[in-house]
Amino acid sequence: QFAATGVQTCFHGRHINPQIYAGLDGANWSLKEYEARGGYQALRKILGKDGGEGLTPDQVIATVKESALRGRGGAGFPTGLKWSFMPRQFPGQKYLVCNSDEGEPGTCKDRDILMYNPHIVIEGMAIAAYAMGTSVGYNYIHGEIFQVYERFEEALAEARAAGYLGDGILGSGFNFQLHAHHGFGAYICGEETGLLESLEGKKGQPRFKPPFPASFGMYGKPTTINNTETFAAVPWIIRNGGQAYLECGKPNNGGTKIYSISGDVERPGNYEIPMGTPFSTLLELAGGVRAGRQLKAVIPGGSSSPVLPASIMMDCTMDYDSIAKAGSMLGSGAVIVMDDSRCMVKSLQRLSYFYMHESCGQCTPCREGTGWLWRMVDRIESGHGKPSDMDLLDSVAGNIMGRTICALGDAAAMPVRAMLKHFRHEFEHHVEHKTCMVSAHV
Ligand code: L3W
Ligand code: SF4
Repeated sequence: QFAATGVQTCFHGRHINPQIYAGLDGANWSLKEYEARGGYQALRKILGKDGGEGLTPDQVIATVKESALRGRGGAGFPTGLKWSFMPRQFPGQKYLVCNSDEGEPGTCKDRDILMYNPHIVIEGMAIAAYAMGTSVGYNYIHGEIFQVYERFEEALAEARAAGYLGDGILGSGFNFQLHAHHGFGAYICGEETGLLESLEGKKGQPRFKPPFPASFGMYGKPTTINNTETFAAVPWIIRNGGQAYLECGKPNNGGTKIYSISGDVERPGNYEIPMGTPFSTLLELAGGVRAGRQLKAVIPGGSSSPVLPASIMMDCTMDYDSIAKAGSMLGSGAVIVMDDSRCMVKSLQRLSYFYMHESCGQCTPCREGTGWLWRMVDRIESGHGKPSDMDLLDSVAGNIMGRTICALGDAAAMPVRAMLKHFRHEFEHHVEHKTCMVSAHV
């Protein structure tokens, strides 16, 4: 998965600055340890089990809205707003789903949260279930990380035994049954409606939206889906207040975020930093560019986000608004760093192969277009490109965008257009000289 750009990624341990996700140090995942650092106090607080009056579901949603927490899975949609879409008075079953199908090339934060602090996700989901009046939840965990699934199951058993899950939680009238589900490893099952199809036991193919899961989700019932890291932020927000969380970050971009930084840096790993931190600070935390080389480009939010040249990236802060203004996406926070030895044609060849391979095939522009993109980039890379290929690439990418059922089509097309926009000269060099300009100079 990390080889999608051709950038070698090796995670030498974790480098987490514990602020909100405290406990991600590898040894403290158990319920006892989680409780010792204040775990499940937020759930006690909303249920009035801490000596206070408790919080109503509306108060919980208002607190999450105030925090400016935005979805950590890629889209950055405001979490409190999403929760408020759930029809509270719906007479039948409603569902809560955690999207732990982390498959975006470069992203590796959710598996660490689940492995090293699973109870924070369970508590976050229980609070969300209370706020939205949901009594059943699922955590859909990526199929290629079985040990994470096993760890989560262990944590679920502990939480059930301690009365944090099940019927009459902590002696209240609140019921919440939470189950873990082991996915099957397809990237497209991370798309929320593909995930729901897979959870229902069907082929993981995305559905048309709208209707959104909030009105037509699991088994056609109202469903809220949030990313693992989003749920993990909730207990801290409830304990400390929405305003306190907002102030950790910057307006409209509340709190802290975990960045999975990989590629040409000295210390790749997961780093939790406040929203709005300069990119240069994150790069420094990761030890700077490997072997003292020059920074060439950065993919700031996972492989689906458009690449940005170093000159633009060094002026960015790490938050949704700053990266969007620069022409890319914060996405899931997977920062792929490329130094001056990297060939952008080769990088795009690998990325294009990934999207072609992962297309579920149900819409023509994506099924055919991703293959077409890969074949063209592949022939340019191998020295068989034609001068007209760059315009054709741009045109094929443009014809995929906005014409597909889910975001995978756009995700395949956007990196192509960004590479051509910022590094067209490398593609032209490949066509003209049938070789790579970068390796020729390194
Ligand atoms: C009700 C409305 N709900 C929007 C909900 C919607 C969803 C959320 C965001 O793609 C991106 C994608 C990847 N009524 C609503 C509504 N919602 N309007 O809000 O929706 P949307 O459509 O903006 O995004 P999405 O389809 O969830 C996610 C990008 O993330 N990405 C992918 C990362 C992959 C991982 C991973 O592998 N774990 O994180 C990275 O950049 O390309 O653009 O819940 O239902 N009117
Ligand atoms: Fe499937 Fe691609 Fe269409 Fe998404 S855009 S539904 S992955 S064919």
